[in-house]
Amino acid sequence: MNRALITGIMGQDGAYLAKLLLDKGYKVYGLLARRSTLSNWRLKYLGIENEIQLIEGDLTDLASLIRAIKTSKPMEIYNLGAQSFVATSWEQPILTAQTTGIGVLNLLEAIRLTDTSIKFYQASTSEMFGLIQEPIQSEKTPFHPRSPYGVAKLYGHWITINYRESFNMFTSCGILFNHESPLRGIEFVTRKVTDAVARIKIGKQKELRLGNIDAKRDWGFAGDYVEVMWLMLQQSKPDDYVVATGYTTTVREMCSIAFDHVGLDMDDHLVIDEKLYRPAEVEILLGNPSKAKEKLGWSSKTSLKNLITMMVDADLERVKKE
Ligand code: NAP
Ligand code: F7E
Repeated sequence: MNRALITGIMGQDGAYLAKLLLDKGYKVYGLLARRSTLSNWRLKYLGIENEIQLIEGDLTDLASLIRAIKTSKPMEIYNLGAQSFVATSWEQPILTAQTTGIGVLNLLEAIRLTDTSIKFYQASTSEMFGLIQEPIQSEKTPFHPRSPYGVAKLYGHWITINYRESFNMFTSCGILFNHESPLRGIEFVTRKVTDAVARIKIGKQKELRLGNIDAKRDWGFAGDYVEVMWLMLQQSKPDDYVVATGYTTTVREMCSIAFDHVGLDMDDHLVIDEKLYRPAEVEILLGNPSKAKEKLGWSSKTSLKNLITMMVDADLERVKKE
């Protein structure tokens, strides 16, 4: 039986990936970072909370990672754990560096000290492109991160490549562009919008406050994107891939899809709050997923309209039950 260890299993991608691997017959272990309250709502949403073996550990604690590997004996490790909210990375830059950057090194060292045959997936990000150096970003586009998060991820990206080149380890990076779902954290803009639209529709909220709505993102569905993580570890050789839809949309347009879906006028509810602007913004991202299509046979299946309406419908259900 295949065995996989997932860090960040309680997050959006961790939950979808765990479901995908369970459906493929894997035994799935998840690294559980200690928190004051256990939040397994995503695993419950997918009905898999009793099928995962959780092992306590933290990306900043090398000994706990070694123990987790010794306990789970995985063939594949997916490193999805991170402080992943860009805005918070200016408030907690050192924590972000330790978790999102050095955490990757800790995990690679844990593999190097235990079993170098383990295949490793690193969750790299389009945030590394930041101040874009080419209008459409591919694996060959130079990086220019714009946040402490982007800088930390860039370290994680290069150290993953370095361990591949130095120790012949099977380590691959997925440079994933924004991906969303009904399991997205409420702090990210799509879910903040769909939750607010549901509350406004039901009469529990009046306004929605947003920052820079001119920013453009290449948004896909997380359920589609976790498949590519698995595909990357099934190849004969490790490599790095851009994962994107190839379309970009403003926050404003994304927001209007959500309001239109429930028959409300966005202009009656949207308030621009400059306090939500970031110290340095990533104005536009647009990925070229040709390599993933050609080499992995993968492409994004869900349109932004279908994604946002799916999220609004899920939030309407949730808000009604509150
Ligand atoms: P997410 O929902 O924020 O999940 C990240 C998980 O990491 C959370 O469950 C978090 O636990 C855990 N974590 C935080 N600090 C940790 C630590 N010190 N040790 C172990 N686990 C820790 O993020 P996501 O959207 O699923 O994204 C998954 C990964 O892909 C992340 O690395 C993210 O940076 C990267 N990524 C995401 C996107 C995207 O658009 N979603 C795009 C590119 C790359 P707590 O919740 O308990 O803190
Ligand atoms: O912001 C703008 C904001 O926080 C998107 C993470 O998963 O994807 C994500 O990072 C845009 C930005 O995602 C609000 O300024 C306007 O331009 O949803 P977000 P992100 O920063 O793109 C990448 C690929 C990752 O790797 C990250 O882990 O929306 N925006 N008004 C706002 N954003 C938020 N959160 N809240 C607002 O009120």
